[in-house]
Parts: sequence; structure tokens; C-alpha cells
Amino acid sequence: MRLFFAVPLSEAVRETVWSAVRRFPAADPPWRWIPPENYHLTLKFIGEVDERRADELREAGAEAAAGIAPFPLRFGRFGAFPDPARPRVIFFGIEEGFEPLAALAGRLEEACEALGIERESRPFRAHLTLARIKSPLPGPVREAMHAVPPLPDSTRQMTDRFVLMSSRLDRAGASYDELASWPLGPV
Ligand code: 2AM
Repeated sequence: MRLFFAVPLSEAVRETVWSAVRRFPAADPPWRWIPPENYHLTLKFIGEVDERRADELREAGAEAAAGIAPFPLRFGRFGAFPDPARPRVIFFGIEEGFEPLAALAGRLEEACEALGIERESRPFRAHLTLARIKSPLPGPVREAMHAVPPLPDSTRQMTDRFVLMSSRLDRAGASYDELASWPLGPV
């Protein structure tokens, strides 16, 4: 099974983000928007593992959760990386809550490493993926990206849990199932 740890997003955040995405100021951008029911913040991507390892991963999740208190999360600017001219991921950034997210990701990274799961080589950069893109961006679409306003200040949630997700990929895209959930804190 293909697994990852993630922070799920509230219904209210998902709706606000989706309505911002639908107002994207260019017709037919060269990507397919991820549907709002699939929005999440990835903390640690694990990849393909044998089903029998799921129990170990549940323990790793519980261990990581114990050290982090619930925290506010606020979303901000529209962007693309790694290179805005040739992006692979279109996202909304995190305005507040980056540090506890990174701390939680770090704890999961360590707990997973103890299980022999490969460490992520890239530095953690929390983001909400809106689309993935394979081709270079046409100029007008790049312009349109600059015109996307930041999400309203009210786009926030109290983050008090995270989850282990399994993902299935098919022609219609990814579909996710929550396998386990952990409340955060107390520290
Ligand atoms: P992304 O949102 O930045 O693309 C499930 O696939 C989640 O795991 C995605 O949100 C994805 O992040 C993240 N992820 C991280 N590394 C990945 C990899 N090598 N392959 C697929 N997904 C990965």
C-alpha cells in the first residue's frame, strides 16, 4: 500500500480554498485542479510499503503526536515551485503554523527512520498542493498566477490531529483513505 502522514483540512478551509481556485484569473490553465475533498498537508511521504508494516507506522504516529500541542494554521499566498517558470506543484502557502508543522514532520521523519524508512532528502516545506503540472507554463498563465489574491485572513483552522493516509492512483487521479488518526499534545 502507498502511505503518507498528513494534516487533514477543515471543511471551511477546503471550501474557501476551492472558491479561490475557481476564480483563477485565466481560462483553461494547463493542469487539472485537485478536488477539495483531496486537500491535505503532507507531513511525511512514505511510499509503497507492505501492509504488515501498517501497525509499526501506527506506533510511529502515536510517538510523534505526543510531543506537539494543537496549533493554529493559517493559509496565505498562491505560488508554484520548485521554479515559478517551470513549476511542478501549484500551491497555497502557510502563513502561520509552519514551525509546529515542521516539528511534527521532523518527529515523523525520525520515527520512520527508526523503522528503516528512507529519510526525505529535500527540506520540509509545508504547502497545500492545488495542482501538479508537467509542462512549462504559457506566459499568460504565469501572469494570471501573479494576479491571484492571497486567501482571506480568516482561512484558518485549529490543528488538533493528523492522520495516516493510504492513496490509490488511477486514471481519474488519487483517492485517499484515512487509516489512523492521532490527537496532538499535550506536550
Ligand atoms: P505534494 O502535494 O507536494 O505533491 C500524496 O502523494 C502526498 O505525498 C502528496 O501530497 C505529495 O506531495 C506527497 N509526496 C511527497 N513526496 C512524494 C513522492 N515522491 N511521490 C508522491 N507523492 C509525494
